[in-house]
Amino acid sequence: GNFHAGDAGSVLKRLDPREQACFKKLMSDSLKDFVPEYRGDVDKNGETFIQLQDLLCDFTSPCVMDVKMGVRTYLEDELHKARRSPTLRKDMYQKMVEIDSTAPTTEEHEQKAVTKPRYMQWRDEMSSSVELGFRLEGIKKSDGNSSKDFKKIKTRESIVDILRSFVGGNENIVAKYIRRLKDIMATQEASEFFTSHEVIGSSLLFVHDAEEKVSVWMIDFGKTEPLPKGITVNHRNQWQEGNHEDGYLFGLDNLVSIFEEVHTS
Ligand code: 4IP
Ligand code: ADP
Ligand code: MN
Repeated sequence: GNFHAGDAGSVLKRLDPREQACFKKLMSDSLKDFVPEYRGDVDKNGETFIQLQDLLCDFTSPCVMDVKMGVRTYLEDELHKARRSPTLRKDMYQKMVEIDSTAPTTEEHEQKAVTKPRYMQWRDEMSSSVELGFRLEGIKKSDGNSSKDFKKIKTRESIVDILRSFVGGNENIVAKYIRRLKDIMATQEASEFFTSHEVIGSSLLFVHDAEEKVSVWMIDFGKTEPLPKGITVNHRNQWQEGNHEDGYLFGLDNLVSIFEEVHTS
């Protein structure tokens, strides 16, 4: 995988130049307190890793949830590349038929392959990404039980149920999550980094434990890119190819409102 143990209190993630550039900028941005601390690079068996603060190390048997933000999970650039030279992905066709054997077109069935943007768009549509601007990727409970079986979770109601179970019905934890999400949102709205980047495929990592220690961080900047010159986004407008909108804050608005529903229902 991409991760290895690092120094005490740190994890190593395989270096991706785009992600490394983001962490370097984030260390002097107002979002610094909402991302893992970047602790430089480490070479190991001929490969380079970035060393990041281990976000779990201050928790006791934490519950962890990864929520992927945004209305799409592929860069505009990936669309352009796929149009210029489409490469066919048999692995993505396989993943597609495992979820819905009727999803591929006749041609795709014959090829037993799909292009990457086709797969990614279909995944975004199948899950809540397109409609709500975020999707549940994975949950690990404190007992070690984990699930990534959320690929078809799409409606508010089903997400409310899953979130309620994630927090074990604890209202204090829900309130702390809402507080933290609002802090993140206010900081993002004013952040130099956030307002100047297309943020694709990035997650919010939710962590709490039985002592009611609660936090949320932004992670995964492998597909976060500086906006082209002259382009600005507000992360809430609808995406149209060329405008680089990612729907991140549209999704965060929805996520806060769904957590508020968990709190009151
Ligand atoms: C995965 O699809 C995720 O979208 C990955 O993003 C993506 O990696 C994979 O593309 C794609 O196959 P499933 O979640 O449906 O399995 P992430 O790692 O952020 O979850 P990229 O490289 O686009 O980030 P490939 O091309 O790596 O297979
Ligand atoms: P990838 O780019 O391989 O998808 P991510 O950055 O999304 O990797 O991380 C994958 C998972 O690893 C997250 O869902 C989270 O559970 C865990 N993780 C990532 N960063 C950290 C961190 N700094 N500390 C602890 N756990 C982390
Ligand atoms: Mn990821």
